[in-house]
This record gives sequence, C-alpha cells and structure tokens, in this order.
Amino acid sequence: VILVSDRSAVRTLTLNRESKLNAANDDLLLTLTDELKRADADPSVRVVVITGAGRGFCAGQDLGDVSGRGMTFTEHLNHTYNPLVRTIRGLSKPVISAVNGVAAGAGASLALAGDVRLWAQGASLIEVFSNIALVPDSGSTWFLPRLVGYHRAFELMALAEKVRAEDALRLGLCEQVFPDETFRDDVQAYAERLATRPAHALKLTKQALNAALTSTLDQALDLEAELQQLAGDHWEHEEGVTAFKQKRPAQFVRS
Ligand code: LHQ
Repeated sequence: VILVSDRSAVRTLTLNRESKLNAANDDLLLTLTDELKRADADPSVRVVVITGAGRGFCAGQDLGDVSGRGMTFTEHLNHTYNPLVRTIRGLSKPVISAVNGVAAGAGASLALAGDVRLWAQGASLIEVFSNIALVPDSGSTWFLPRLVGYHRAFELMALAEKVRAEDALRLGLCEQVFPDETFRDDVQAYAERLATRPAHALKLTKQALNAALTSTLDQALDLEAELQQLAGDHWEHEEGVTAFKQKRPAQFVRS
C-alpha cells in the first residue's frame, strides 16, 4: 500500500491504491505512519516526501472499507488518522506533501499537514466531508482556518467546492505549483535542495513553529530563547558562520 524509495537523502512514500485514487484503509494509514517513524529514525534520510501513485493524491477514507472492524468513528480516528497527522507534525525532519492529483476528505488534510506543500498543476483539494454529511477531520478544522480564515474555511467545507492549483497558491494552501509533466522531478529537486539545509536547525524551527501556532507571544519568545541555545551550541551554527566569513557556501551535510 505504501511504496518506499530513497534518492539523495530524500525518502519518498507513495500511497499506492491507484484504482481508488489512493483512498485510505487502515493498512495504508498504519503503514504510512510506521514508514514515517522509520524515516525519522534513519540517519540517511533528511527529507520525507508523501505523494500518491497515479492520477490521485488521496481520496480520503475508502468508502468501501469503513465498516466491519467494530470501531466507532471516534475510535477509528484515534487509531489511524490522528496518529498519522501527529506523526507528520511531530517528525524531526521536514515532510513534503507532494500533491500530484485530487486530495479529498482526509486526503485533503494530509495535503495540508506537510511542512511544505508542493502541487502539480492538475491537482485539487476538496473538503468533501459534507457531501457525506461528516465533519472535516484529520486536522482539516485546525489547518484550514489558520490558512484561509474562518469564513473561507467554512465555505469550502460547507459547499465541498474543488480548489484548483492556482487558487490553492493564492489562498496559501501550497507553496509551489509545478507542471504535471515534470512534477515528480521538480519535487525531487526541491526536496534535495531542502535536504542541504541545516537539519538540526530545521528540526528546532519546526518545533518552534508548531508550538507557536497555539502559544502566546511570551511563550514563543521563551521557547525561541531556549531552542536558540540548542541551535547555537550545534556544529551547524559554527559551520554557517565560518562559511559566511570565508565567503563560501555552508556545508551542512556531513557523511
Ligand atoms: C473511491 C474513493 C473513496 C473508495 C474515489 N473510496 N473509492 C471518514 C469516515 C470514517 C472515519 C474516518 O474519517 C473519514 C474521513 C474521510 O476521508 S471522509 C471522505 C471520504 N472521501 C470521499 O467522500 C471522497 C469520495 N470521492 C470523490 O468524491 C471523488 O472520487 C473524487 C472527487 C475524489 C474524485 O473524483 P473523480 O476524479 O471524478 O474520480 P472518480 O470519482 O471517478 O473516482 C475514481 C475511482 O476511485 C472510482 O472507482 P471506479 O471503480 O468507479 O473507477 C471511485 O469509486 C474510486 N474512489 N474515492 N473515497
């Protein structure tokens, strides 16, 4: 259900249920969460990419595979989707949501959850939950209003309208849009560039940003002061300053 491939310190995890636009079942969600943890623990990996096989990114919950496990909706979310979203945001390495095609329902949440969101020109996002009279889940109610504000979020959720790539870029739902034809190569090139950045400093940056989204300014200032000590004591900082003085690019990757 998840294809794993490595190239130049970039681990790509590809959702692989192509005939259903990579709709998620428990196996896919639990395997993806495990693979993210494995990537986090692997020192050869500096950036993780999540993408979809075929023409879809992820169509959300597989609607043909929801019942029969004897779980309530609440239990199901706590067992599968919520640990996945927590793992993405808690990962010590940058996670790229590489949205190659349609991202619907929990798939839309997954598209929003990455630290970087890269879209193919033909990709789209639909907060499709209200079509089946459900509440947006897997973090959508948290991510979307922070990106577009309460009212746009409500409208997108209530009407389940498709957001296309140019609108996603304008609304701040993605950082870059690449041509469909070159998308996978463009994502790889972006990820490799990100992989040359100071991994330890980015880990702390991710930690600070995630905390700041729910903190006061005072708390953010305190955490910055604490984390800056960890960054300043690290060899990456020394290398960055030395490289600046020597007028050469910093070398943040050590074998
Ligand atoms: C699918 C699916 C799918 C199965 C396309 N399942 N087969 C929910 C419940 C419980 C607990 C936890 O949380 C959740 C969270 C959720 O994610 S709720 C939202 C569930 N997702 C949806 O409601 C999306 C349903 N799909 C669609 O609305 C459309 O398929 C989209 C807009 C994604 C894509 O439309 P098209 O590009 O027109 O493709 P299509 O509809 O023709 O789909 C292609 C195939 O994929 C098709 O199969 P077929 O055998 O006819 O070729 C679809 O049945 C299948 N597929 N989504 N979620």
